[in-house]
Amino acid sequence: MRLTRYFLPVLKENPAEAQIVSHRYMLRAGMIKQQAAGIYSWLPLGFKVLRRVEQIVHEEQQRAGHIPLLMPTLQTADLWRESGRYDDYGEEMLRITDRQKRELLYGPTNEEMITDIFRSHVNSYKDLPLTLYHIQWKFRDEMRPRFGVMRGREFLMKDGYNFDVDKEQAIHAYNRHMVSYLRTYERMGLTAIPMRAASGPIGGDNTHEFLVLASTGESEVFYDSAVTDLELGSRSVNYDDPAQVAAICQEFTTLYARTDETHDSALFDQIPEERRKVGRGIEVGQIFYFGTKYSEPMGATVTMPDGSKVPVHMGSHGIGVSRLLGAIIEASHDDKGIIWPEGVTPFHAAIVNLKQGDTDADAACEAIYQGLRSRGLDPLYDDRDARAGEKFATTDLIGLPWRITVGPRGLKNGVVELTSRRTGESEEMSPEAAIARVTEIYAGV
Ligand code: P5A
Repeated sequence: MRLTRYFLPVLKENPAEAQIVSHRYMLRAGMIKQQAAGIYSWLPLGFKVLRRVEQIVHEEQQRAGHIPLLMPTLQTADLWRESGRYDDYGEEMLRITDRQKRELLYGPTNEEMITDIFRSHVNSYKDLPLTLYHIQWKFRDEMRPRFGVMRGREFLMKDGYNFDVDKEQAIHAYNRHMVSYLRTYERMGLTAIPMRAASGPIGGDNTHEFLVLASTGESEVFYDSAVTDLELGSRSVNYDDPAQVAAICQEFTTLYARTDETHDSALFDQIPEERRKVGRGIEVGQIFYFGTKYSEPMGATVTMPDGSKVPVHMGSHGIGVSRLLGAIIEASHDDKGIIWPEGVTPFHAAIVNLKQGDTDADAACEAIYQGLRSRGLDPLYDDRDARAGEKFATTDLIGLPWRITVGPRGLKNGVVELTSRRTGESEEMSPEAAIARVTEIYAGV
């Protein structure tokens, strides 16, 4: 993309309404625009990152054997009356009446709807295990929408639902989700710690939240500092092997890590004092096992080999897709702007032309631009007729991890400069070498 042809409405001033750094930078970098409290338009740059985050979520869900589908945002009240949650859900639910006076709601989650799909089409234990998921907009009429996309009213969630014959199988599904989430967050450059949590309106007593440590997080967390050293890394996982998956979960959930809702100070005090940490975290996901809470009242059963009909065991599993953008920025920024991890960056590299209109500089930029594109990369070429300082400020603010700076002086010596946004370190090399280096960096992402 050439910047002169893009739509990147960056702001020079700090927006007064933004209290935390991620909200401030998302507004300043022209990623989002607020349309109403907790409701945002996703401008091109924000939309690009959102799509990258979604893509990683899709890949890791499908790697774990989970099947994508798409359910609507609007649901009927009747469906929720079957589970008993229509009245229980309270004021967070946005209730809508259509012209026929039918009661609808903008879905805050989809347990009822997916259970309805399941009961309409699945009858036999032979069709299990089954996990279906989608990435869809949700609406929760939060009392205090704030911090931009962190606590929105309309927000994007990946929500998945497992259907299993018994508790043992459903716990394997729970564990599969835990491991696939660990990998998902790591690919986004995040350390998200699974913590024992409370289940709230979703139900069940087996649940973990995934928290990214950040001083601006809304949740208070208590943990053993050793938990922050755990990493899934590149180890290979066989999601069809319940023992291996359970062992990984064991590894990640044995050390003390809890939110304030489940905190147990007696247990906490047993951790060696220097490892005992109290902090704050951003909840980027939550997984639940709730057995037959929905399948029983809604009649989602399967016929077993002996002919008996049993309600299926279920769980639901959510990732805060739009919230993740805020969490990534909270975890990765400096005073100049965002620093995107390579896995989610909106553009792979910036090409900064120090002297637009100079024949050699223009030609070199063009060659690098085409060279990166022909290798499947997506560079942003700052081809504006602007001062170098302004161009650097823009690429720093929008957080592109690599910058190739091209100017007539360097070109006289056959070199351009490759700069890492994270370390600030620059290296001179030929344009071809810069293309090769950037290509190589992304080959492993
Ligand atoms: C699990 C999937 C559920 O709703 N039902 C389907 C279960 N879980 S949850 O914990 O309530 O939500 C899942 C994740 O969604 C994000 N989230 C939000 N993101 C932005 N703004 C909000 N208001 C908001 N509410 C929830 C969180 O990341 C949460 O973990």
